[in-house]
Amino acid sequence: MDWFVEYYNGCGLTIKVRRKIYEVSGVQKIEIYETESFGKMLVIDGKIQLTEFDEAIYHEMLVHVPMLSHTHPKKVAIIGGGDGGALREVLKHDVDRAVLVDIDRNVIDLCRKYVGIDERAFDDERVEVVISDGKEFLANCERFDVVIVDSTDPVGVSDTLFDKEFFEFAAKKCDVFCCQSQSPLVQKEYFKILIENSRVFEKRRVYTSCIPTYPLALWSFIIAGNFDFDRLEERFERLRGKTKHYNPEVHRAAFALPEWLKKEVE
Ligand code: SPD
Repeated sequence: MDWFVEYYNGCGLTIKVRRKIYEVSGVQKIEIYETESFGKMLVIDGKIQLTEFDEAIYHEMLVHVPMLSHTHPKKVAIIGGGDGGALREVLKHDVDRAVLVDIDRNVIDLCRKYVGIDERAFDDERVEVVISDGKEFLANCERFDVVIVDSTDPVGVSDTLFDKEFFEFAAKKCDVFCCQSQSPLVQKEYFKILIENSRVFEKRRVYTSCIPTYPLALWSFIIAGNFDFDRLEERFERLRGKTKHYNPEVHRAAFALPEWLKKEVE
């Protein structure tokens, strides 16, 4: 038995692991573990990306908030998200097409083989997988109803998904945009970059959720573009019974920000 530790800004999260299932170093260093209490765990470049224990909270909040804030999302792009968790959630909606764009084929292949949270989403005929840098893809793609960014931290290959040009492309290529925006508590520098660069959208809002295995648990997201929360209950009917965490009350509550965070956002 061993311990995996993710360190950040003078603290760390320690998780007991039973065994390392797989490790490879390619575009990114990918590690997959079987943990003592949190099920399987995906680690990329030393940072926990998901555990089976709490991934549904993250993926449902990342996906259903933008999807239910759009009148009728039919064409969706996911940038990153090679583990397939966000894709699994997108396919719960009545979409015609879901394009998943990840720069690292290993993430997709290894997660399908050893983690399985996609629940066979990659076999769905509505899905297209593109292996590419997300910014390059957005620069040249057709327009989508919803674009969702499920990235790793902005060090290494995800860097380009946080810059201003990326947000400028995104603003032209979708009605509703949503990205994960890191920990506003212990990753303030990353959070500020995203807050600043997302200003290219006329309308944007921050929401939060508690993801226990991410740094200090409080996690943030940015939704931007032409979104509304007017008919959440009605739109939720198509999802009812299919979520573990998300519902319209949780959706609205996620936008209640404490004073310190409101100041950071303004
Ligand atoms: N530091 C962790 C950041 C994780 C955000 N992305 C997770 C990807 C899971 N699909």
